[in-house]
Amino acid sequence: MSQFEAVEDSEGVRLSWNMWPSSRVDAARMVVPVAALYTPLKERQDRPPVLYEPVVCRPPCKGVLNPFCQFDPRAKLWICPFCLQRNPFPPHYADISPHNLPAELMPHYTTIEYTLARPVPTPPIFLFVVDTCLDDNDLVALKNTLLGSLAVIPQHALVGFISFGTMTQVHELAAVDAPKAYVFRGSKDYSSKQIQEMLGLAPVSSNPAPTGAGPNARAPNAAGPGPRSAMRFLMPLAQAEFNLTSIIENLQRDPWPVPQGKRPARCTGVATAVAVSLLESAFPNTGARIMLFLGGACTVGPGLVVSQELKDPIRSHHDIEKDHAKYHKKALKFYEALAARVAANAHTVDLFAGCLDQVGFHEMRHLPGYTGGVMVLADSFNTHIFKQSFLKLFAKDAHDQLQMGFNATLEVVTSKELKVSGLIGDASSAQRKAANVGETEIGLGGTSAWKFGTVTPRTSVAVYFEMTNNPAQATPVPPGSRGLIQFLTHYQHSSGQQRLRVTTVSRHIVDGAAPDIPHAFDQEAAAVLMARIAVYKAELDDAPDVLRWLDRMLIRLCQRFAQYRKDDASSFQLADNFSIYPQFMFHLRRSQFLTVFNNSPDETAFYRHVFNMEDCNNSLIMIQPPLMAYTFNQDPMPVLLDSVSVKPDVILLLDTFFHILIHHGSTIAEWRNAKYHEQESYANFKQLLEAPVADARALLADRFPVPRYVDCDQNSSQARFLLAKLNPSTTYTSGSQYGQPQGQAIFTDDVSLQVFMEHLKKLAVSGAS
Ligand SMILES: *[C@@H]1O[C@H](CO)[C@@H](O)[C@H](O)[C@H]1NC(C)=O
Ligand SMILES: *[C@@H]1O[C@H](CO)[C@@H](O)[C@H](O)[C@H]1NC(C)=O
Ligand SMILES: *[C@@H]1O[C@H](CO)[C@@H](O)[C@H](O)[C@H]1NC(C)=O
Ligand SMILES: *[C@@H]1O[C@H](CO)[C@@H](O)[C@H](O)[C@H]1NC(C)=O
Ligand SMILES: CC(=O)N[C@H]1CO[C@H](CO)[C@@H](O)[C@@H]1O
Ligand SMILES: [Zn+2]
Repeated sequence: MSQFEAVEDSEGVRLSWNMWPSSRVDAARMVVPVAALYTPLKERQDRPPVLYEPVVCRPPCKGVLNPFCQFDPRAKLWICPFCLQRNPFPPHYADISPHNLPAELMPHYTTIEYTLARPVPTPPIFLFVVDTCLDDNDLVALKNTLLGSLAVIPQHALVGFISFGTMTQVHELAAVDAPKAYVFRGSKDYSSKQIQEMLGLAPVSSNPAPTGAGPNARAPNAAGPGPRSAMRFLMPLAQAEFNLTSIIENLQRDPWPVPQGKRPARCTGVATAVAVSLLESAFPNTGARIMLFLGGACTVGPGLVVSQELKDPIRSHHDIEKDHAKYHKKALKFYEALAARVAANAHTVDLFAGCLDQVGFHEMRHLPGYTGGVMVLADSFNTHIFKQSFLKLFAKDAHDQLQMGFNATLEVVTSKELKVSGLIGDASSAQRKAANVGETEIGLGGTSAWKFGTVTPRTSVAVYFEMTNNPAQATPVPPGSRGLIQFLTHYQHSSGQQRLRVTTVSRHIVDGAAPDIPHAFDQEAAAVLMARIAVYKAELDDAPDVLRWLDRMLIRLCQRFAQYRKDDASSFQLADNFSIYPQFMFHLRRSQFLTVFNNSPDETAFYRHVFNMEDCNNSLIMIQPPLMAYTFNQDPMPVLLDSVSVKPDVILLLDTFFHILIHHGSTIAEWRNAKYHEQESYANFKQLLEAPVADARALLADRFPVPRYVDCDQNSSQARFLLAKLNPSTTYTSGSQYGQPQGQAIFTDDVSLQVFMEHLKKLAVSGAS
């Protein structure tokens, strides 16, 4: 484990640079910005939360007492390292001395979690929104999975149920006599006020005579559209279980006939709007997840993605690029407006697709993207990918609590040497323009705080910084100077506590020419942090522009940090700390995150969404998938992600994060087809076949979403998943007069890593960028 990984393990932080330059100009010369990959809720078995409140600096400073603060135990004062104000310790800190320190002043408590005194009044809320335009097979599988989840959702959580097809129905859990549902037309664009009135949730003052909304709606409620009238739709699972179970069990396919040549009428847009409005009026600013289960694309009403005519195919990347996607912009706008409301309410939307075709993730992507929700893309609800991914969401920690936090705000405080440029991750801006907000914007900028409807122990965000000093004011850096960043994450723990996680990071500030700077480069973190920017840009700009930007940054980084003689490519050499960075960039350029044309728009949205929330290790797997080789008389070993690794007598195990693929070389496949492994004398062959399967199972076990498992043979059509990831060092053009090249030929015009590196060296040493 590298030193950087050790810090990540204890703090949840990886930095692109572990020393910071003293001026803005020096920072620009380092090419890769000072940035952090931060996992706010990283699990820390050995450090349970403390049961008291943090000591906070005077407003407007939000700085929290930490091990880097200077303090005077006799004068009972501490100095805030962010604003340099002196603060008195609170009265109950009267006894502190160098030998009697509160945890937050001890050196190893640079990350600490506080349990705050005000508990959250409302338990977590789960609102299911279920598509009923499904075939029987899918409907049964989905119903069974939902029923199964009732056993793992905490009993005190509030649950609700909405179904949709041609219409949207909000099911009442506490129906007085017969089961009852409130029905919304699928083709109508209801305002949020209309939805609330129809559900009997409108404020009593603005709606003095509610009609037909049931007795509870009349209940006087000082808070206006409060939780009480919504209790018919959202009830503690313990109370609602019986009725909810029967609603799910009795759920039928959408009864409206689907004419020949048509898609079913599916009003995903109305259903989503109803769910959002229900939670918005009843439970703003408290943890809630809207879980959408989609068996196809929206075909009616607002949010329509494809027409009902089967002869009109759903849009492709090509259609979108050429502006031929008729419904695309309008749908994107509709869902984005909903997503902004969900984010403002601190709620979350999760998207689950169970369909071979696209369901509109591309248009709906901001719903989870702004709110920290998940996307799961499965071919059917009757698949492991869907069933297990869904149940994994409700995994519990060692204290039997859900591994998810809600209503979270991440705030970043900095010492005067740094300012915040922005954040890239599945979050939204909290629009808090503190004094440390910088001029440059990267990702969600113009703020020092961001909101997440949901955070999990895996959720990782990228935060970018700029250095403040102008060269004009720059004085030589006093030795031993340090800069500080503090991450403050307020969130609702699933146990009902309010928690505050504080991570304080301090690094040396050095002159830009300091010889140590190159050693402070964490190339893995830097690759991921730059990849997040590239993917963010790819959402806004044309792909070729993004690739050119990545290339330019790479060349400049090499020009600055490689050793070479001008105009002599053969002299080019990168120090160890930079040596694999170009390779990451090579694979990133070819990855499905930036090169989209082999995927559907829904797949692209899915891949990018997942990439935006994973930690350093997982992100690197996605950028440059690890490849393991298994062969006779050797231990399994990692091999190059290169076509030379494909050999007839080798089994390969590829992990792209999204796919786990086992690839049998042609000889291995022949022997297996001849059933050699069933003969006693070939026990070693049997073991060879089994080893990668066992390793694949281990990878599948702790992954979210559950990856697609592919088992294939050399030259089969499924092997394309492998070939697409390999460096094409042996292409169909590289055969020579001396016979076939080693390894598998790949049919591609992509340049190989070797050619890419040659270009890079030439450009770097020539000084042209
Ligand atoms: C369940 O529904 C029935 C009628 O459908 C109703 O009488 C009962 O009160 C409901 N249960 C709860 C806990 O609200
Ligand atoms: C949700 O978070 C906001 C911002 O931190 C806070 O003001 C609000 O009280 C939280 N809601 C609950 C129910 O705790
Ligand atoms: C990342 O992977 C390395 C090597 O596989 C491992 O040692 C380390 O613990 C992992 N870090 C995290 C945060 O999972
Ligand atoms: C696989 O395909 C290559 C060329 O594409 C061919 O040379 C080779 O014989 C094939 N192997 C098998 C086992 O079919
Ligand atoms: C990832 C990596 O190679 N890090 C190294 C960078 O350089 C410093 C100092 O030489 C090493 O300690 C790191 O291990
Ligand atoms: Zn302060």
